Amino acid sequence: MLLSRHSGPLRKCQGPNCTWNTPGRPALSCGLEEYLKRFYPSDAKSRDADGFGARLKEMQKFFRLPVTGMLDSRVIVVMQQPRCGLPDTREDLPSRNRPKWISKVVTYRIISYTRDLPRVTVDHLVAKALNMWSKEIPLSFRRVVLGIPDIVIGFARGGPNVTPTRQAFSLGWLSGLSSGFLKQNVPEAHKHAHRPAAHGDFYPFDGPGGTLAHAYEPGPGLGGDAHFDEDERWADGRGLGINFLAVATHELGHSLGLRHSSDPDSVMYPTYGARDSENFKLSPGDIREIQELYGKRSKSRKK
Ligand SMILES: [Ca+2]
Ligand SMILES: [Zn+2]
Ligand SMILES: [Zn+2]
Repeated sequence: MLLSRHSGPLRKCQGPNCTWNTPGRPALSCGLEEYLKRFYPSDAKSRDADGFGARLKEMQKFFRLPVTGMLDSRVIVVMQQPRCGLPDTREDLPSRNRPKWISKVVTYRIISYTRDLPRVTVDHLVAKALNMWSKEIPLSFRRVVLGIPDIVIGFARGGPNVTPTRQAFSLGWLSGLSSGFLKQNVPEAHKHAHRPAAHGDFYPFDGPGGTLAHAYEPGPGLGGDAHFDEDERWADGRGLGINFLAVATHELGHSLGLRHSSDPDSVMYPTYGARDSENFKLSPGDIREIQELYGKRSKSRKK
């Protein structure tokens, strides 16, 4: 993404195929086009949702803004918020057809850390985030330090320079920084014509601000993995910086099979904001969603 969470000039898109990067056209329109393509990709079902206006309407609907199809200040405010790297569009599959873990015990391994927090803090916050979910459902998590787990968790940088997403895709960076994320083979759907980018998948990070993290729905290979952008300033909820617990709880919600929610109280809301304070908890909607997938944990075992 093109925008930093720090106030500053909007960066101009340098993408080689960017049609908005013409003299007289504000750089913001370009940033918005990239944003819409990335977070509101059109699916086969809605072919007419290819246009800029249609995608913008989809975004406005998702964020409960007036659905005008026109760029306005409310759209810009949303676009400038740091957020999750996953799209906001959702396939309306019934919960029984959505990917989820079948095993009652799901393993995880933390393979790389941020320099912003002590390792024990990261370990503790990841366990706390997982427990937010597991205390509601009949599933538990077990940490492993060796071997291939179900869920790989780690921090990584997008690359040595911050450039717009599309350029990063087309150059296919192989910065050699951290390619340890690939657990097994890359799923067929992710191969396309691109080569893996900086941190071992096809979704490079973008420097400070913009995308904070992303995660994969349950499945083999990259499935369930959660990656955090090491170019953010991560915090334990006190002081400046992005609250790692809030972002980890969100991403691990994806690792369990949840999608983004339009409800600003939901931990699955895609942008990072004031709600993500030290004492946040799952919303009633979050608990309903996760229990729709996995069922309820019996009262006696709930801690
Ligand atoms: Ca970022
Ligand atoms: Zn997300
Ligand atoms: Zn990644």
